[in-house]
Amino acid sequence: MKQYLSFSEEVLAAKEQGKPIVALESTIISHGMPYPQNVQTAREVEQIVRDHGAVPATIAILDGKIKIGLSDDELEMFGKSSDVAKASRRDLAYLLATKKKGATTVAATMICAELAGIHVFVTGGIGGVHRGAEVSMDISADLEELAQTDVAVICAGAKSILDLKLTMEYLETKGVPVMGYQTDVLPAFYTRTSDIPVNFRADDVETVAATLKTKWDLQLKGGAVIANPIPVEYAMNEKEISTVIESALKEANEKNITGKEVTPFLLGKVKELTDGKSLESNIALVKNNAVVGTQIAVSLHGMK
Ligand code: PSU
Ligand code: MN
Repeated sequence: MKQYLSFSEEVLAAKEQGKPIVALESTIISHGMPYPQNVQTAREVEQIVRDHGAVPATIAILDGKIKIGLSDDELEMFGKSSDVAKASRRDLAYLLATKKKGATTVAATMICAELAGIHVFVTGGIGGVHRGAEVSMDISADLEELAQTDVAVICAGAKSILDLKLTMEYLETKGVPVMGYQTDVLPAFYTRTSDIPVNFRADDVETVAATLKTKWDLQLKGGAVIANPIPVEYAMNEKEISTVIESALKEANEKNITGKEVTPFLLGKVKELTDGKSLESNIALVKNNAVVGTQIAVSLHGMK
């Protein structure tokens, strides 16, 4: 297994020195945001992690290796290239065996982070149960991963391109705790609230870290969702965003978009239809998640 892992110098040093490490995904860079904002955001998020006392490990697939930590040039390449595959659990082996480039989704990043001994992962939003999944059966592999891989995912909830209620039901069935950070309800990515209660509310990072430690002490396999609402000043108007999402979903339907293309298509449409306003919100919430996620990683590290 070790032969597939390739650590950056910074991450390797952090491991040797016993510093807390925070995993970051690369699909958000290659398929979630346009260039150059994607690369700039990725760099800024990494710096936020450093500034708050941990070391960032952006994860991707390159040259037959799982890269744990990317160089500046690699980050740029993943942000610019159009031949980077969106890599989820099912794609990892093929991409590694054929030495192709892959940007890891939440599911794949969790797998790689766990292999690298990293248990805290910061991103924007997770995949989930899509609207109409009772017919399409479109359920993100992210949810199955949360059920089985010991990595906590700090996110701003999930976009309402998904069926948030069914997503919560699925996580409940799989025994994945969903904690609201300073909130009683599941944030809906661009907006701070939804009408769906979270399982638990934590008002401080110590409560989150203690819950994670206890879960894994008990060998209760799987991750957890830590849902952190977008900062008020960047939250979008609920009506506006739901109109945009409706029309993005309609277009995806008409164009018969299926499989792994669905989420990137919807993300791109939402950005287009909001004149880039959603991108600004997206960037702000990822940075906010990086602050909270790093604080959780530092706290958890102190409990070991
Ligand atoms: N949701 C977002 N931004 C993203 C993604 C989801 O708001 O960038 C990406 C993540 O990498 C997530 C993936 O793991 O999309 C889910 O894709 P799918 O629905 O095909 O499982
Ligand atoms: Mn899907």
